Parts: sequence; structure tokens; C-alpha cells
Amino acid sequence: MGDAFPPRLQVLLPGTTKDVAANIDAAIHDNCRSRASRSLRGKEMRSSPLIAAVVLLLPLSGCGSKPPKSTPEAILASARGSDHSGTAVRAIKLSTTPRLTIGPYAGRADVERFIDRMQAKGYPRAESVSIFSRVRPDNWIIEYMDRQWRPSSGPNGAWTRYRSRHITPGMLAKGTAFWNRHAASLERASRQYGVPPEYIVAIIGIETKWGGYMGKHRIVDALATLAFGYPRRAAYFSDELENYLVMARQEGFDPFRPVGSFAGAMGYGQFMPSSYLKYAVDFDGDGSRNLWDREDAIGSVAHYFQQHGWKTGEPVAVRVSSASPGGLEVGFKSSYPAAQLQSMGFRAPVALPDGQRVSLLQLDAAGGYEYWFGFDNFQTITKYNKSTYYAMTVHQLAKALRTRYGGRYSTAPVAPAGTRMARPGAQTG
Ligand SMILES: [Ca+2]
Repeated sequence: MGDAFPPRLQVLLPGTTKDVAANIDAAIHDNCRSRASRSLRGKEMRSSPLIAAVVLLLPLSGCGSKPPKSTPEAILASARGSDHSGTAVRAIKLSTTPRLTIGPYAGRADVERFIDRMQAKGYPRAESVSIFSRVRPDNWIIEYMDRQWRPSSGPNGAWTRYRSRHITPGMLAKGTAFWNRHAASLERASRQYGVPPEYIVAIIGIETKWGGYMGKHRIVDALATLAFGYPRRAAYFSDELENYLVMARQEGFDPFRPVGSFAGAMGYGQFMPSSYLKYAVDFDGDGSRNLWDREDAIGSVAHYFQQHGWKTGEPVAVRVSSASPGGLEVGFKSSYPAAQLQSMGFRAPVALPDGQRVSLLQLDAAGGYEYWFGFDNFQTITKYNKSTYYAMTVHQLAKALRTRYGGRYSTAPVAPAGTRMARPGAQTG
């Protein structure tokens, strides 16, 4: 994964229940319906008949005929002991202040602190204890994260290998099929949010192979594993775990049901819980924001890009002639006047406007480094995954899909007034 592990978002949801309540509508209600049949089974149910019985009641209280109308007041009331949250909480309240005494996280001070923190925000302690008694850490995830983090020492052709895994004839065929099948939704999302369809298709392709693989890790296990077992990113994943549990409670679904990536990302677009809360949209109009629905995913990815500054009609990246960067920092975080880089020998094949700033991207290609200028839209793609290689792969897959799809769809939402640089022809690659 290039130069970084994938914190999909830096923007974290404000932590108050009020904010959360304001942001969610009836989201995973239909998830609840579609997955209800799979129900609760498996080895976690054998760990404690009492816990199993209690937890079994949770989804039943949340998966009724209508989504629950949770409000911050209702959640706080339930924390104080009213019966808003239903039978499950009442059953556990029979004991005194519940403590986490079973499961792999029993006796862990950091987990107790997290439970305290959730309680302070109105999340019932009994519910947290019930959940954490069943959460299972996954050591494979920690090992995988460590492997990803190790920087590779180039040049050794890492970019060429990375690219070849993601841009293949099979991927182009599948992406074109997805585009054909969802052309109307893609066109509507493109018009509404100003993001070309090929970038929406490319993101969903790279994230999940258009739904072919959306991950098999239980989200709650993955997030807890990283929140309590991976100190380097513990703060980020603790926040995501909080967002996830609040989301599950408010939307009335069993937090043990959804599965996704080892990092807790969900659905076709692999949204983290915070992205779900802030950027998911109900694009098919059925009343819920469902990350496992293709149409909702298409709208949500486009909305995400729009909210992260996509500039309609502007280029993404352009390959420049190679030169020596000297001691300059390279990568998507760098920013220089294009004129300065051009004077060093990084020549763009097109004229760039005066004052244009770009990032200098260095790709470790077989046969030598490639250099590119990245524009603002390249930055937007990195908001999805903070990696130069990731964003460049999205860009190149998008371009290849556009070429393959040909003129069957006319992109080009009208560029808004004030567009600084309408030069889509400047893109290469
Ligand atoms: Ca929907």
C-alpha cells in the first residue's frame, strides 16, 4: 500500500451524541433486515449463556418494523436507567455497576477507560460491557499493519509492482461492466456532485473489486483490535470504534453483524464509521444510507469527493520529464510552484497557469523513477487513502476505464464559475 497505511479519513466525527444523532438517519435499518436471517451464532455465543441471552435481545429491540428514533436525550435517559434501550439493558442492570470480567479484554485498564468514556457520552455501560465480553482481538491484523508500515527502500520498482496488481485486463473488464450496469446512477452522481464517473468507478474497484471482496473481518473486532492493540494509531481507531458503537446503537443493528476490512472499513466504498456518519448518502431514495447498496455507494463516494474539495473539470496529475529533485521532499504532501520545478528540469507537456502550485510525485518504477505533478484533485483522492501510490492508481485506473468506455457517456458536468484551470486535456497517464 505504497507509502502509508490507510487512515481513510482524518476528519473525525464530533464526539457528542447530539452531533451523531443529527447526522444519522435510518441507515442500517435495512441492513438489519437483510442480515437478520444470519442472526447470531458462532463460538462467541458459547462463552456465556447469560451474555448470549442478553445480546440476543439487542438486535430484536433494534430491528423492529421501523428504525428507532434515537435522540441524544433518549440515549442519555437510557444511560440514567430509563427503559428506552429496552430489555437488554434492563436485564443487565439487575447487577450492580457492570464490570468487564470475561473475555480477552477483561481486566484491561485501557478498555475500562474506553467504557468509561462511552458512558460519559451517554452510552450505557452495561451495553459496552456486554459487547466487550464478546469482542475478539485478531493478532493477524496487528502483524499485517506492522508489515504495511515498514518503509521499503527503493529504488526497486515498487510502483510498477503495485500498479500491476490493480490495473489489469480483468479489472478493466469488470470496471467497464460495472459502469455499464450502473450508468444511470453514475451519471446522476456525476451531475449532482461534479465528479467524473470514471473516478467513482475506479475507487469502488480498487476498494472492493466492485463488491467482489468487501472484507470478512467483524468490524467490531477489527476496530477493537486496533484501538487496544496498535498504539501507533490507537487514538484514531478508538474514535472510530466509538463512532461505530454509537452508530450501531442509534441505527438499531447488532454491532457484531457487519463485516469488512481489517481496518474497519465497510461496504462497496469501504467507508470508515466516521465517513459513514458524515458522507454517506441515501442515493436510491429508499430512506436509508446503506454502504452495502451499490447505488448508495456510488452517491456516497461522489459526495465524499465533493466534500473533500474535488474541482470539477480540473486535472488530477500530469507526468513530467525526469530530473533530480535534489533535496526536495516528494510525495502528495509536498507543494511547490510549478515554475520552480520546471526550472529544475521537471517539464510538463502542457502549459500551466501562472502561480500554479503542484506536488512533486516520485514513483519508483522499474527502470527508474517517474515524476508527476499532482494537482488539487490528486490531493482529494489522497483524502480517501493517504498514499501517493493509491491515489495514482485510482487516477490511472480511472483514465484507463474512461478510454475503454469510450465516448459512450459524455462526462463533463459543467465546470462551476470561477474554475481556476479547466484543462482536462492536460491529464495524461
Ligand atoms: Ca438507500
